[in-house]
Amino acid sequence: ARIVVLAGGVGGAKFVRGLRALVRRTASPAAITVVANTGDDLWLAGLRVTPDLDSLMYALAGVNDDVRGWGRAGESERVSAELAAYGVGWPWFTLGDLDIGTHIARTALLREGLPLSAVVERLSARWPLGVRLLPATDAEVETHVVTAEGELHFEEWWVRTRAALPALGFVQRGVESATAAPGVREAIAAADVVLLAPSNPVVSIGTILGIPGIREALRDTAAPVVGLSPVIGGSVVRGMADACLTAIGVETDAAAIARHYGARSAGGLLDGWLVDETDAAAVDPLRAAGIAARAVPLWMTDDDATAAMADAALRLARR
Ligand code: GDP
Ligand code: FO1
Ligand code: CA
Repeated sequence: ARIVVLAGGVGGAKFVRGLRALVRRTASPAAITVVANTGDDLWLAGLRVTPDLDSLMYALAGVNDDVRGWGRAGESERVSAELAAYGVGWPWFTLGDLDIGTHIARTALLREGLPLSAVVERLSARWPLGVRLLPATDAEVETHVVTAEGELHFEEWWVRTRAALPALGFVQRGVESATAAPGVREAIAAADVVLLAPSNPVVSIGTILGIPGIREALRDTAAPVVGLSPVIGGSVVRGMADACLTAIGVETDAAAIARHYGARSAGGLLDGWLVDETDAAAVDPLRAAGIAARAVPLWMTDDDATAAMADAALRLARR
């Protein structure tokens, strides 16, 4: 089977690890293509940083920092301390030394003229990731947050203000002229199933959907589209995604997010939607709205629990 997953960083990476574990232990071979959010990307201290692609690459390679969620395990921060002493970069945005190695390699390849998709292929070839990793776009489309104090890059809003400065909206700078990266629309068109990881619906999945051509490819594919709720019992589990949902007028609620994506039969995105057992009351109303919903445990506590979630999503797609 050909499985395409739209994914953000840490939540997306956890999900794809579980899906990969599931695929590895089933008899029938399956190919996983991950379409990653690139809206968090930025230039910092002369380096191109791609947080969500790196969270995916490191987690799938097994070299990620599991406690912090992002970056490499066993990091040191000597280079960051030097940059701070020079007043270069963002003192509140920590680039680990190993991570900086990735950013230097990426920037070098970009400077040689490679598009980001080719750079991702080159960097991720270092590890047997077991999935094909694609950026949503090769274009530099960066998410900015509209606030009363002006527009901030998403990472400045998220990390420096901890999403405490009220967001009035999100803009994808440069999106008008962007196109999907090579392989993205083709993978969606040829997929047997498309999964929306339990990632941030606004600045991860929403940003991918905002790249011209991707929403259309999802609408046109013969494959069922099934999402997993990133909200359990009205809570975003970890992080500040509730601040993003509030900003676009969506309740922090599993059913509200499904209605936000919309039923495919009504011009929306979803054929199916998984909610946590706690949110079982959402199942019947969503079915009435044309979305095949099911309640299963959605806590990504380890690869086994996450593999069971992925299995439930694939079964809902086959239904
Ligand atoms: P980011 O780019 O690092 O913010 O990661 P993503 O956008 O891929 O995913 C972040 C989201 O994952 C969070 O907002 C949570 O709602 C969701 N999440 C994290 N852990 C879990 C979990 O165990 N279960 C579910 N259902 N969602 C989770
Ligand atoms: N998240 C933080 O909360 N603080 C940081 O200093 C930080 C640095 C950082 C550096 C590289 C990278 O790839 C990710 C980094 N993150 C950091 C995580 C990440 O940018 C965000 O938490 C997510 O993208 C939110 O969607
Ligand atoms: Ca992110």
